[in-house]
Amino acid sequence: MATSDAAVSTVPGVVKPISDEFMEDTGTGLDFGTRADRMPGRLTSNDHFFVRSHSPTPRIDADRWSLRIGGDGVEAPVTFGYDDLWRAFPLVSVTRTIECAGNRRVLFGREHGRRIAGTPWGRGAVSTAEWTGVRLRDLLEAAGVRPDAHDVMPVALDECRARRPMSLDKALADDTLLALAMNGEPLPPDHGYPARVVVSGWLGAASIKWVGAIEVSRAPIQVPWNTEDYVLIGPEHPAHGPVLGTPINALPVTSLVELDWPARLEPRPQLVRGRSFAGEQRIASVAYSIDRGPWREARLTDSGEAGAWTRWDFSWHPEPGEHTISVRATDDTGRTQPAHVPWNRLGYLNNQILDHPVRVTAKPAS
Ligand SMILES: Nc1nc2c(c(=O)[nH]1)N[C@H]1C(S)=C(S)[C@@H](COP(=O)(O)O)O[C@H]1N2
Ligand SMILES: [Mo]
Repeated sequence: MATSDAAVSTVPGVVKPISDEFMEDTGTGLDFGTRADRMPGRLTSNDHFFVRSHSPTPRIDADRWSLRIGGDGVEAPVTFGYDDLWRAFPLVSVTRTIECAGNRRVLFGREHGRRIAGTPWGRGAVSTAEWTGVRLRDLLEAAGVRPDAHDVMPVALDECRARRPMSLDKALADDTLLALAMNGEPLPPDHGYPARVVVSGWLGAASIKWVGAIEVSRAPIQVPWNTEDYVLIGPEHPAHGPVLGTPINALPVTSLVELDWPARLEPRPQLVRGRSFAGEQRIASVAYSIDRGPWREARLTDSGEAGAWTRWDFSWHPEPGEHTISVRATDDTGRTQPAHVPWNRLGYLNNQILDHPVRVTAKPAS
C-alpha cells in the first residue's frame, strides 16, 4: 500500500515531515514521540527519532556559525568554525539513547489521579542513535580548563536560549560529545544542526541542541533548567535556596514493551519484544510477568552497553481475553524498577513497573 500524503504532515516549527504511522503527536506542536510498536532496529532512524523542542527549530547556516568555549573556568577562550570541528579533533562515534525526563508523564498522572502540566508524553520520548562528533573534553582542553573549574554549560541558539549545566567530571567523560552527525548523516535541523551535546545517560534536557557557546564556570551554575524545570519537586524533595527540589541528572532504569497501548494480539505463539535503558548503567537482566503472575527472565538480544538501551524478548502464547504484561529491568548496580514512583509535581522519572494492557482476540479488532 502506498503511503497516503495525509499520513505525512508538515508541522510549523519542526522541519522534518512527521509521519502518523511512526510518530505520536503530543499536541504541543513541537513535541513528537516515537511509536513503541514501530521500532525496526536498535537505532531509531533520523526521520522517526522523537522530537522535544521548547522553541521552533532554528535554521542555522553552518558557514556563518561558530562555537565559543569561554567563561571564567578556562585559561583562554577559543572559537571554532564548523569545518574546524570536523578536522581539528579525533571524530568519535557512540550509540546512545536519549530519553526525556518527562517520558510516561501521562501514565504517571493517571497513577496519581492528578493532572500534570508539561508535554503529555505517553511512552514515545525515547530514541537511540549513533552519534558522531568530537569529545567535549577535547574542546575544553583547547581552551585550557582551570584547576578550579566546576560546571560546564552548553548554551543554545534557539528562541528559548536553552541551557543546562553539567559537572566538570561529566563534561570530561569519554562519551560526552559535541555531536555533528546522527546515524551517519549531518545532524538534521530538528535534532540540533549544526552541533548538539550528547550527555550519555542523563536526562534529554542536558543534551542541548543548536549549541552556540560552551561556558565553563568556577562557581556552580544555576539556571531555570536546573532550579525549577527538570527538578523533582515534592514532599520527598526538599528545596535548597533557589533550587525547588532535586535536580535530575542520570536517569533511572526504565522499560518499553514494543506494543501499542492498549495492545491487540491474536491467540497464537509469538515473540514479545522490548527495550530497557538504565541511564549511565548497563542493563543486567529483564524479567516479565503475565497477569501479575510469577516473574520470568526475558532473553537479552543486545550485548548491553551503558548509555544505550538493550533489547530483549520472550515468547508467549496468550489465551483470548484481557491480559497484562509487566516488565522489570535491573541494572549492573542492582537498581531496579519500583512498583510505585512517589509523586513529583512535574511528573518526571516515571520508571514504575507498568501493567501493559493487552486484549487477545481471534480476529484483531480494527
Ligand atoms: N536548544 C535546545 N536543546 C534541547 C531542547 C530544546 O528545547 N532546545 N530540548 C531538550 C529536551 S527536553 C530533550 S528531551 C532533548 C530531545 O532531543 P531530540 O529532540 O533530539 O529528541 O533535547 C534537549 N535539548
Ligand atoms: Mo526532555
